[in-house]
Amino acid sequence: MIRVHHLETSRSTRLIWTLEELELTYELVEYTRHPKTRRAPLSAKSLHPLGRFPMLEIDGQILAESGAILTYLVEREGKLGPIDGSAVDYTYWMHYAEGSAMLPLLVKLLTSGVRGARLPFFIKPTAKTIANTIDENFTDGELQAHFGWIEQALEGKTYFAGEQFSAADIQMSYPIQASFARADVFPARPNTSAWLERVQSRTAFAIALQKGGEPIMTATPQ
Ligand SMILES: N[C@@H](CCC(=O)N[C@@H](CS)C(=O)NCC(=O)O)C(=O)O
Repeated sequence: MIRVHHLETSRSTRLIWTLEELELTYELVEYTRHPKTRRAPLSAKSLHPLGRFPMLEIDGQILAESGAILTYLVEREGKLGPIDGSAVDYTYWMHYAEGSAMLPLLVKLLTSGVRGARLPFFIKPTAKTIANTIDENFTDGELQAHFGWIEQALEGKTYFAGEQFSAADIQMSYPIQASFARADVFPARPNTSAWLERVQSRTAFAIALQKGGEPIMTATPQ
């Protein structure tokens, strides 16, 4: 039995997408975010000590961490993995998505949250200066570097691991979707836009959206 523990507007839409691509039957258990903090419910910690989503419940065991979950499913089903000669790219992008690309996006979410936070009026200018300084000295440059690199890597390529759609595309979708939600930071990215359109036109993605909702939260936490 496969059960997906799914948090609204989160990475777990990516797991629903994968299961739809693999044509597997599963049960969806939905969780909502706290309306103010946007954090996951504490009850999720009864499933796994970190209470982070997605979580895959399979044969009585809980597996967390998207990259681990997708790798497990790809190996179990023998589908969506690398084809001949693409293992290097496939492995790189499977790990790069969460290992590197997500960090500057998360920092940007936090600094934007600080700028928009309801704070005592005398603290607000200082908080804003700190958030701006972090973005100027780190976040904005890192965002340009990472998403510029992704744009360059997609030049002349159909998918991240070559000519065949793979789990690496699903894994990379979340940071890329999140980067487009903050599009003001970037110049035009034609290769990335074309890739996103290509993968989002898949039937399994449409079903995942229908079942799990939009993966990206646009409003910043208050
Ligand atoms: N690297 C982890 C990240 C897991 C994670 O942070 N998930 C977010 C959802 S996008 C979450 O559960 N957030 C709940 C919270 O922060 O309370 C993965 O890829 O699974």
